[in-house]
Amino acid sequence: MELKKRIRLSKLLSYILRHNPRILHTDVDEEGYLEIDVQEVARRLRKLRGYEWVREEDILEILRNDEKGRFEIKRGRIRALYGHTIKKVRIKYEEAEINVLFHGTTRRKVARIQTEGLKPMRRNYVHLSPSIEEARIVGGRREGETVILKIDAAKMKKDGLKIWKASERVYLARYIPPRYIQVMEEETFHEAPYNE
Ligand code: HQG
Repeated sequence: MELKKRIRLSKLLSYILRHNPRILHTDVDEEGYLEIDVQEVARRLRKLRGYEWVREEDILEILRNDEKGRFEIKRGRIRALYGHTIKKVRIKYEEAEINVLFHGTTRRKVARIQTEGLKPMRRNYVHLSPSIEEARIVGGRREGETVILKIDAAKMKKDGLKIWKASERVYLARYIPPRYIQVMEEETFHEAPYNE
């Protein structure tokens, strides 16, 4: 599968699994798994304009090789591991064992985040990154200056607030109160490593 097709199909799968399984005339269960198997997913995708070429193998290749750990497959059924807006999805994540996390956002959102904390907005969770580099990519998806927020995960844990690990590159929380958030200035970036 050429790169362009691969990216397009990966984005569509993310969209279907996180937000809108109705596109394939099906639903996800509470663990986030699609109710139809991969073979049937391929069959239904081929009915969509521009996706007539999709084979079961293409979907499997994307699911298995995703560099960010976006997907999971179990007994022929697939799910997204994070990013959901579908409220009934409740995946059992392992609790994070990490002291510091980062969140990449844009400058114009910072003031509001500092007063009201980090909220999930439309998604089920706030998404966090284990490194500054990763957070920079997340923030860079949006137009405007990227700002990196440093989250005191160790203190949150001590205070009884939960953080979960969704994949090697994505951590989740229900909400981050302002007292655990520090706006990073460029000159402090070299003060890593943070997670030892
Ligand atoms: C902001 C992608 C104002 C928050 C990414 C963010 C990630 C606030 C936006 C994953 C706020 C929500 C998720 C507040 C939060 N006031 N703005 N109180 N609290 N925000 O897309 O973290 O590649 O839902 O800073 O890489 O950008 O698709 O979250 O800018 O891992 O797999 O509200 O999605 O992963 O935006 O991205 P999003 P996100 P994939």
